[in-house]
Amino acid sequence: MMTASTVNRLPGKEIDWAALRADFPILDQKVNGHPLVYFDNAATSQKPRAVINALDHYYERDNANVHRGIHELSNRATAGFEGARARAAAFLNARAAEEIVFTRGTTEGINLVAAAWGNRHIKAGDVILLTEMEHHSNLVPWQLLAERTGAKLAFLPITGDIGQLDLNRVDEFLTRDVKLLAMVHISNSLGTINPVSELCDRARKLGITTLVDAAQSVGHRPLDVQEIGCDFLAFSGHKMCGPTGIGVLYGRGEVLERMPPYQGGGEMILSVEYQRSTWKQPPHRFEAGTPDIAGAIGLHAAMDYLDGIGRENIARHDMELGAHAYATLAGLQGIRLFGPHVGRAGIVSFLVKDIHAHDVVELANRRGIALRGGHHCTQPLMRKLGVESTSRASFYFYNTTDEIDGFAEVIRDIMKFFGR
Ligand code: C6P
Repeated sequence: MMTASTVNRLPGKEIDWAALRADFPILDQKVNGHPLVYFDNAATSQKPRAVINALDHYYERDNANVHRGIHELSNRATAGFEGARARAAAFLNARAAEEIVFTRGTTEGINLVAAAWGNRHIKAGDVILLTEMEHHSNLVPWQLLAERTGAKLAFLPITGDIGQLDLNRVDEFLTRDVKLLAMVHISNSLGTINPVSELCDRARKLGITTLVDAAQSVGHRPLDVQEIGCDFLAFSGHKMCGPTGIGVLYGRGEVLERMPPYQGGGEMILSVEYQRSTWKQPPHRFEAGTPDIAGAIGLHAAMDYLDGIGRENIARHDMELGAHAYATLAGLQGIRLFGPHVGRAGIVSFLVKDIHAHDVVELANRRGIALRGGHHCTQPLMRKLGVESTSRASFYFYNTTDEIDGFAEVIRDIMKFFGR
């Protein structure tokens, strides 16, 4: 059967982005009497039929535990799970499937590094360098590590509401005491795209280990861990058309090999005695217990789906949507916009003068539009910007400029409703 995405893939054909919506059953519904406009993709993306079918197929035909049985179903489940690992390695251009550790998501990936790598390599006085725009997932695990070890946290500063890293000050912060640079690739609150390849390169020259939080970038643009040159990169499947509960931690082979386990249990051991145990090689050393097999298989389908469209195409469309939304909102009186004017991702945070972010989200919801309001798990960044919260519209390739224009009309109506 030709899906909208396979039709779109025909050579030489311009992508009909609106036609891709047919691949997403959930988009075809009304909310509060209006066609659903889903602008909460930074929180989680919707799932195409290809992913839903892969999950159904797995549970209907192949469900069994992995790596344990020698019966047919277990072999199929293992092949599906390990096939997903190889696919993730290709998706990121990792050197080997062994560099791919399955996790529950970005948060768990970063916690894994903070515990397994951090406990071994970080000591009192060491500096962990982050940025001022980190999500709590790339902040709190390092705070916990600093408490355990006596390490210090430092933050690369951002420049005002434009929210870009102040690259003129990198040398001042990238000192010999820094042992780890951990930074977000695309900010979930600002839509800023950080120059991670350049920063990893500068860190590597000083022998500093690097981690990239790719939660908001992995499904939105091509990512090549060798080109970025990072030691670790973490992402979640659910923000890139895959299921919830599955994610990937990429770790450079030599770094993973020198790391002790994260959690103990079945699957990760070579041999166990009453008093001690020995571990498997990575990645299995870091995957204690029964993994999310279906999630990995669904993630495989998501990666195939995205590459069917082409991640360069998705990146271009994303940036067009981000630029259109930013320019349209900037044309309204009384709107404060956050993040870069140009070169931004498809995430736009804003405040409507004297109206609480949650009220904007609530009123937009009445018109069928799904936004997010709050601190977006970036409380220190919000304080830095001098606000408590923002409203946020975040796009994916199935969104259209028509939807953005309709959304801008709703914002105008909300302003009128509040007499602004
Ligand atoms: N942001 C949002 O912005 P998990 O929950 O582990 O799948 O992802 C955590 C995470 C880590 N880093 C960044 C940059 C993120 O944006 C997120 C998740 C969501 O709406 C939820 S706060």
